[in-house]
Parts: sequence; structure tokens; C-alpha cells
Amino acid sequence: MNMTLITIDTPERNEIIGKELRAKFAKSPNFWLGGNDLGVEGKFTWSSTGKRFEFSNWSNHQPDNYKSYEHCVHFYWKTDLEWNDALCATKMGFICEENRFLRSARHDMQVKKNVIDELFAL
Ligand SMILES: [Ca+2]
Repeated sequence: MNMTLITIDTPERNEIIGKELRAKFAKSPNFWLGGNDLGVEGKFTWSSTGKRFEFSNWSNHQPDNYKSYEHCVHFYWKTDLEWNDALCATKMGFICEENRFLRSARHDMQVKKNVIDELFAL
């Protein structure tokens, strides 16, 4: 379905997603996000872009890499949608979004198709 775990790389995106979740859930849920430090311990990146975190919304004392096995990022029900690192194999809900690059490429193709259609209409 061309989806990846969600990237929340700006305060604006964090605000929009938070607002949606608060509207849909009576209490804060746990949901996996698309960030992890599986590449280099302590260096969190977004799986969809490969970019390091420039924005983050960690809970107090997180990420703590508890017992050295926490490498994936999730919305933390205990701290109202702030983030925690947890064991990647933990079962919980997750939030996906359409792959950004495919969305962008699809938009570019549509623009080109429209230009070609207009040319043939002349
Ligand atoms: Ca943790």
C-alpha cells in the first residue's frame, strides 16, 4: 500500500497528529512511530527519510534504552503522546502514512500528464 510508519519531524506534524488522536481516543494510546536507533545506538533516525531527528517530543528521562534493548519510538500512553523508546518487538498499534517520495513522484507525474493533456487539446 506504499505506506511506512509515520514520520513526525516537525512540531506542526506532531500537533496535527496529536489533535487527531485526542479526538479519536478517550485516553492516550500507545502507537509505534517510524523512528529508531537500530543503526547507531542513541542516534535516532526516521525510517522513511533516513534523516536524524531534528524535532523530538521525548517523555522525561527518555530515550533511556532500558536494559539496552529499546530502539524503536512510540507515542507513550503514560505521558500524553510524548515519546518513549521501547523494545521493537513489542506488540502495539501503529500509525502509517503514504510514502513521501512516492506521493511527491505521483504529484510530479500528474502535473506532467496535465501539461501533455493540455498540449494535445490545442
Ligand atoms: Ca524507554
